Amino acid sequence: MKSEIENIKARQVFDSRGNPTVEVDVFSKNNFARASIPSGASTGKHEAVELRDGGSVLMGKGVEKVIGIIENEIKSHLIGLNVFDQEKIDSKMCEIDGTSNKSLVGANSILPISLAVSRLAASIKGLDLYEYLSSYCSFSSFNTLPVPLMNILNGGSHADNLVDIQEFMIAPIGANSFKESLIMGVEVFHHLKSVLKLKGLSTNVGDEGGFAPNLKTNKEALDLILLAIEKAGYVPGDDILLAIDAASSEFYQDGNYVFNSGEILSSNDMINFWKNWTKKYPIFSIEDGLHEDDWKGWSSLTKEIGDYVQLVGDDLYVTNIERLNKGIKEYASNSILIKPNQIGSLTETFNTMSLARKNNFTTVMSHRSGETEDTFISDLAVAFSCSQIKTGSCSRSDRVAKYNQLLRIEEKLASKALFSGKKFKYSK
Ligand code: 2PG
Ligand code: MG
Repeated sequence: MKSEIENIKARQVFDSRGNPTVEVDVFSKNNFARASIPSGASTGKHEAVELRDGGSVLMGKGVEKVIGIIENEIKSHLIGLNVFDQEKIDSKMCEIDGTSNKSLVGANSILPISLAVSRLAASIKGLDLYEYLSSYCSFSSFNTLPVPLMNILNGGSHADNLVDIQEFMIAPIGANSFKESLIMGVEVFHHLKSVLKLKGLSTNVGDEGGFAPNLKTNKEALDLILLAIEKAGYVPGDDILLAIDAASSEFYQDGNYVFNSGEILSSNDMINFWKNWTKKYPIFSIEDGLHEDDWKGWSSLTKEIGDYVQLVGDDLYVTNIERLNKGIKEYASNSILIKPNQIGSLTETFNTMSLARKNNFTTVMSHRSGETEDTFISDLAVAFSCSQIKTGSCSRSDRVAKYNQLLRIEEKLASKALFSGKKFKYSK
């Protein structure tokens, strides 16, 4: 099948934090498709470069330069290419950039085009996006819905509180379907609100739609969530598990992990910290429990608890196949977080997911803390049978839109849909 790119139009739009981001429309003869991209706050230092305008307008965060790059430096090279040739289009854009981290044209100029092209291809073929994307996945059929990791309590750089740990997530694994698991998560979210209110704590939400109360300790967050799970009528550790994203590079200083309480932990202390938490609480998954370059620490942590805890590399791998390769060789973790904007093109994201799966790593699809209404990652998660997706809490449309899209996909798959929740369990 052939259908040529006839035009590309880029514009500056705004994300969920009010920061500028890039939206692109790609046109073929009778069709067009649109994509917009997210942006992180706790960005890993090895991520592909996101170009910003600098200067005083929009606090320097404008993306008008990127719009200019797309219009003047990229577009003419892509006109006439076949929208079904995703790999060729993506490598052409990487070639135009020519750097190892997309610092010349910016990952934020390449990714929105890459995403919009695949969406256009799907619509020309008359396929749902997840169905079309699954043709790039060699290892699975596209009928598995991911377990939602719902970030119901926000801290770190996503909230204005003193909680060091960035994300406290619930994973409703006891459900029989995605729909059921989302309902369970939403119920716990509402019960958590009541629990917080009763204790006189704030029920304002952070960047990802989870509550962001000012707590005295990190542990308090876990206790409040366990209480909310019980109040909702579920059994922690059985129906619902806990998952953490520590985003620990954010509180790493000169070789140590420095907590808001003043406590200073070495890499070894931090490993013991996680060992303790996973013994005491039904935590089945820890993301970025250690700093993005603490490879030695990651390997020790995986050796110690990797048999029974999912250890997810986010800033560690930045969806980059070379860093993942190193992680596989060094047995640095057993899971990878997948964020297309960390690497900057769809083809590279496919390749990283494929390598992860080949090596029995679990793949966790992820949003960014600054999101748009685009639900691309929901389709991508199903197409590549990611066992989990984290896309925030169950408030704020930029978060819920992704969960809602998964509801639609599950409905469409009907009796073919599989839900993998029961595969996960808590053991210590
Ligand atoms: C993370 C993400 C998303 P950010 O650390 O996993 O939750 O946050 O987009 O700010 O990097
Ligand atoms: Mg993270």
